[in-house]
Amino acid sequence: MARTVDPSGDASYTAVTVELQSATRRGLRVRQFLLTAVLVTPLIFAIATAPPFSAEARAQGASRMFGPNFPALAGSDTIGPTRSGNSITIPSRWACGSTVTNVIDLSNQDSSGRFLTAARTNGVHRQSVTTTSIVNGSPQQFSYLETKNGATNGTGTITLTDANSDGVVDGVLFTGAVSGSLSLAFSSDHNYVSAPWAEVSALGVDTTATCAGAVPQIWIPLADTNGDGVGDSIVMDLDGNGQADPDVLPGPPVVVPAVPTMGPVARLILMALISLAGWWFLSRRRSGSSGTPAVSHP
Ligand SMILES: [Ca+2]
Ligand SMILES: [Ca+2]
Repeated sequence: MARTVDPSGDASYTAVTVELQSATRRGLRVRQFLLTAVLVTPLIFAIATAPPFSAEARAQGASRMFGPNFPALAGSDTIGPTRSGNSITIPSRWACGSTVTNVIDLSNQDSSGRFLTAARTNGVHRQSVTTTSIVNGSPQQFSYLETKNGATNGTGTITLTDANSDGVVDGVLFTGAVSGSLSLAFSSDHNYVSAPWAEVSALGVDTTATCAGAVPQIWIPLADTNGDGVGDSIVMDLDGNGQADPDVLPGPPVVVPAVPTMGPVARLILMALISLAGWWFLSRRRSGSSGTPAVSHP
């Protein structure tokens, strides 16, 4: 502790001086404590909210991938597509007409082995959708084609749109034989995405007069690909092995990140920095109270 010697030997002067030093140290300790609290609070918050460090963000996103393990929801029914080779089967009680097939064939692999075309045959009609534009590893635009007895019956494009330019898809635009747009609808927990059923009907999709009655709104599960704990993208695991199918393009994000995206490594570095800062302030406090003067008196 700092000692101030009063040359006159006045005891009251010395007492006032010591009191002033004591008050100054108290003020400094309070400031250090507050600074430490401010720095440690986010650390505690980060620890409390961080995912397990042993898991990478992508591993976290392995959950809720669309397929037999995480099927779509349709009222009280579930629709879990399965895959065998290049054929996807979509078991649905609404695919019950004599000419309606629930098998979609994948074809037209790109140089990375990813299938670009999905097609199905319905009686004399052949319908196909082909990815024509890939942005950030996810499809952004498609062409569609329907033939009838081999002749073109309808064609056009489908574009995933980002109206507010935040990097997150918020709608689907159809041009050509089918013209119109869809917005996106989400379950309250953002674990499922759909489109408003009225908009689907307005596009010409018959959701009422199927052989199995009206089709309820269909909700597709969203995987959490950025590790923020919120579903954000449709990712296919059609063979149900717990891994994203590498030959099927993952969907683009359709949900704004809940927090600024930060990988596990960046999160660890941030927490280490905060911890070091907190430790530094605490050690400053300890050294200040163990005899090293934090301030000097004239
Ligand atoms: Ca957007
Ligand atoms: Ca997410």
